[in-house]
Amino acid sequence: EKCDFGLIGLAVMGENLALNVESRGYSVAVYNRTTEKTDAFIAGRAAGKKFVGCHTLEDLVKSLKTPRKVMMLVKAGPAVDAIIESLLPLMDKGDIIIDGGNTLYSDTERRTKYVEEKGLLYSGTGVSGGEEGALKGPSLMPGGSEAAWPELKEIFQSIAAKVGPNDDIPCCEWVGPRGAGHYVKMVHNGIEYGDMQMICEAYFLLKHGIGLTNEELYDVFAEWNKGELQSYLIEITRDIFSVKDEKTGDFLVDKVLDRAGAKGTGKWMSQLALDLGVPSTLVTTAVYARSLSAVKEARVRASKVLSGPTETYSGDKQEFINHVRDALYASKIMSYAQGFVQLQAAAAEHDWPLNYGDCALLWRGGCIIRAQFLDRIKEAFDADANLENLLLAPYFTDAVKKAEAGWRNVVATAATLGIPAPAFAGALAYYDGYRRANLPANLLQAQRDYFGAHTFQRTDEEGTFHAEWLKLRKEPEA
Ligand code: NBP
Repeated sequence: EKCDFGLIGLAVMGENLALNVESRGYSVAVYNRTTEKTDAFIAGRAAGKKFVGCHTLEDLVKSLKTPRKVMMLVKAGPAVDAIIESLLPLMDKGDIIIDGGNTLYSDTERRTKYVEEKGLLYSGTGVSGGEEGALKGPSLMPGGSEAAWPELKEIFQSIAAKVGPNDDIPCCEWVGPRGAGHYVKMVHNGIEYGDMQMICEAYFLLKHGIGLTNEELYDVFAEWNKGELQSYLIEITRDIFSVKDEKTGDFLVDKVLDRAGAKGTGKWMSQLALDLGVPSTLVTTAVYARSLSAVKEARVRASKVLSGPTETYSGDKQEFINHVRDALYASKIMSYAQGFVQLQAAAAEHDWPLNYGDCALLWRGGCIIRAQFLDRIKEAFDADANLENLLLAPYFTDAVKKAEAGWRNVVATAATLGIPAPAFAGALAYYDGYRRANLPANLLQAQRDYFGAHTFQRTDEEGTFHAEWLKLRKEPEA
């Protein structure tokens, strides 16, 4: 009896995803480069289940039903190319190779074309939700060869997280051709960066602005999790404020070093936004905030030299807490608006017919950014598939309007108190820029034309113009 599904790479993600697939009634053949891991898995977590352990890729391919479905969950990069090269001669026309890793979308664009040229099908599938998601129900963002989707749909939708009133809507839909699935996964990760940074700013303002204790922070986040901010990240943040260090009995969060790392998907999104010329300022701010956190020793030295205010907020505490909530919600809306604008620009550039409502739905469960708020985004794109910016959907226009006063107070207060809130402030700057019919770029174009004859366009006439600014200017006083 041949297996329904093949999996390569038995690290945390691969093992858990394989167990998930098997738990839905499928038989799974598994292979790992280091053979001992395969044997340990088969003897351990896979014991008594419908698994076949394979020591070679030949064995793996031979043990699968056709069309074969082989999913790689290995370290992104050259390992994926190497495995594809090994698989190609072993597989037949119509067989499917899937990459479930955090691959840069352009690699998936290239690999899809390459594998299709060889007569096989390829799917770059974003997998989100970490190890627990992989085991119990991830968010899956499949892209690649369209002909692969009907073959993958049943297994993928059965293992994916489920949402909706009856918990029956899978967080897995076909995303689009070639690298589209991995691009959507990358934007998801970038949005995750923004969400986390904004929550951290809220925490810092509440801690240093009005001196909330961890117990009080717990209550604030518990309260926020009942409203429009309800989400996995708010929930785990709440939990964190309750955890005591087993060694010292103090709050563990206060023992954690304030130096953050990154694996690179946020940076990719930011770099690609620059390439596309779209302002995804929040993911960029979040990446830079991590960079600044990373120079801990330099910050400790600077803290002894550089001046800044030391006072705390003198207004009403509860009112300030509400304002911080408003700032968080409004900034979050800006971040998602930017993410979808970037997706739209990428879709136009790469000719991917993306369904943005579905993208929001895929993130509704299973993954780190899962939140109720994504239902509103889905509704906005269902109502208008070509919505040019989320901010223009009536629900969000109105939500921002309600949050605006508090948000402005928080950004102003952060500046006055000297508490860094780059995402809140940057989000507000984006909002104020986007909502203005006029920006100071008229002066910018004048400067460019003055020093470099870069020409300019006029508000009152069609065409391209250049002025002799130097000749026309008022003579400066000597
Ligand atoms: P890793 O990213 O740590 O990769 C380890 C696996 O890759 C092992 O099975 C290893 O085999 C295999 N491998 C390597 Br490394 N080089 C190989 C090669 N040249 N040929 C064959 N196999 C090779 O595993 P992970 O953390 O489970 O993540 C898997 C993928 O899923 C990654 O792309 C990751 O970015 C992505 N992802 C991870 C998470 C998460 O929460 N960890 C979430 C979402 C997505 P070996 O045992 O022989 O060394």
